[in-house]
Amino acid sequence: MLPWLTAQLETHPEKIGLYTINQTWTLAEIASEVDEWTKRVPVFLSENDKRVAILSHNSSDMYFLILALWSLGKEIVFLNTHLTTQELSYQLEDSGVKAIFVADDLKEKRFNHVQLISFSDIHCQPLRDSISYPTFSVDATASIMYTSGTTGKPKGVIQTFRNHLASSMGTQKNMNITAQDVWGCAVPMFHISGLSIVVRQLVIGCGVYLFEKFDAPLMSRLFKTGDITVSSVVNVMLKQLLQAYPKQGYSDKFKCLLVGGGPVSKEMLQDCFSKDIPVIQSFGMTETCSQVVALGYDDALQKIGSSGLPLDGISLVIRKNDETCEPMEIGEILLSGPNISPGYLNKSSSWTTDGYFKTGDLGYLDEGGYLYVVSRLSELIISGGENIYPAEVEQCIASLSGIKEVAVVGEHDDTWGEVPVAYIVMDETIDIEKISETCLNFLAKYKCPKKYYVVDALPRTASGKVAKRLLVNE
Ligand code: S0N
Ligand code: AMP
Ligand code: MG
Ligand code: MG
Repeated sequence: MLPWLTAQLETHPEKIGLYTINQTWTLAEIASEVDEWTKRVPVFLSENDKRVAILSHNSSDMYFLILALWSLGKEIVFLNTHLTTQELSYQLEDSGVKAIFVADDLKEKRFNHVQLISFSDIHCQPLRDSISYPTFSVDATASIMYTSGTTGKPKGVIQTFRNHLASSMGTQKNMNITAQDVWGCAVPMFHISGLSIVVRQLVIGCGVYLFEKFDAPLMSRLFKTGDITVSSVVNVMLKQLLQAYPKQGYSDKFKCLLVGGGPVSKEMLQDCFSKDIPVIQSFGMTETCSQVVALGYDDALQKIGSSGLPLDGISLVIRKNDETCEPMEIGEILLSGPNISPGYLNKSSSWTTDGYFKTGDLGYLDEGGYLYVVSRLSELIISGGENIYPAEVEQCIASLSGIKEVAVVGEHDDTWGEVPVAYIVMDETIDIEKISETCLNFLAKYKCPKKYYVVDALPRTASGKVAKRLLVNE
């Protein structure tokens, strides 16, 4: 079995490790479930299936399956449930996966040349007598998560067990997490925001309170009772939690909210301070295996707007034209350290020759070394914590006949922070209905433009590039 799980089992077998709204599992019960899953799963896999995929919402089944697959030495490709069949097919093909485990409500999906195994198929399978576990290597790939690139084609980010371990240890130190903490997990386990919570449990020993679906009033109640002491949220979730803030406040046991996945407005942070909610604002990416820069409680008020200091073991530099920037000078954020992914699947390295990962984000460090993220080099749009690369949406729309030009940009949205909108130059052979229908067919719903503006021409810079800045309505 996964040695990290065995170590937790030996330390505190009777401690509750996993909570859902209806059920709890002690470490001994978790280990017994995982043992059963490892005896049911192999029948579906061949020796060659070193890499398999999971397509599921958060559930205890998904949690046990992750631990079982890791125990069996498998690399897991985590698929985003919002994606369309076409988007998922690309990721399955790129990762060479031949077997995919799917939650029962998604089992109607069909992919060419890929075996679909539903969670109920696994439950129905008789237990094998015994199973021999492969030797665990901390440098093995644990997970692969796709993140879109500027060209529009998503890239598989390789995350090793060592990346996960380093990330957990940095978090433990920065946030002072102990085995007594219970981490609320309503962010999806198919994102690193959620999966990192499972790893923190394995490394630090804290409990995980798993939500199948984010529910702000329920989560607030559990903060009030002290059943959850820490949780990870993106800005849209924080906004809902602030609205659901209970009159009596949170329990004394409540430690903090880790906010990540994108910028958070100063107003929202001020609202947290006025309600006495401890928040840790952080900067992190799929490639950095969750937060790598974070602002501690003590600095929160003086450094409002900053993402904080690099976590233990992380080196951060700001560079412009290959030169290191002075304090307060804006450049690209570069990172190195044991949390950082070794690379993308099937891609030659995009890291610098001196070992730094180029984030594509612009920022500066103040005199004290605190990071301020300013903007992005790419045109990435973040809607409710989900990333949208305009190129992907533009390519989808431009593929239709009758489209002359298209530009997709982010527009402020009260609910999601930002949403994509499209500016289109088109002839009379096509209409918006057809464009919208095509987007919905091929792209995840959160990527589909919320508004379409038909224009005579797109604004251009002197060099002829589309001047997207002129299209953005703040
Ligand atoms: C905000 C969430 C929970 C909303 O989902 P919800 O309420 O469950 O909606 P659904 O029932 O699924 O759908 C209802 C309708 O809403 C649309 N929709 C859903 N999500 C979005 C969205 N994001 N944008 C736009 N529309 C959305 C659906 O399409 C549906 O539409 P209709 O009704 O018309 O059919 C959900 O979006 C969510 O879970 N968001 C968070 C995702 C996330 O975790 N992102 C972070 C990714 N980044 C990282 O993991 C790196 C940073 C990191 O590690 C981190 C991040 C945060 C906190 C901590 C860390 C850390 O460092 O540990
Ligand atoms: P992902 O790989 O999906 O987690 O997205 C990572 C991207 O989210 C980063 O490259 C940033 O553009 C953005 N991001 C994450 N944290 C912050 C933050 N604190 N402030 C601004 N942008 C952020
Ligand atoms: Mg990314
Ligand atoms: Mg959802």
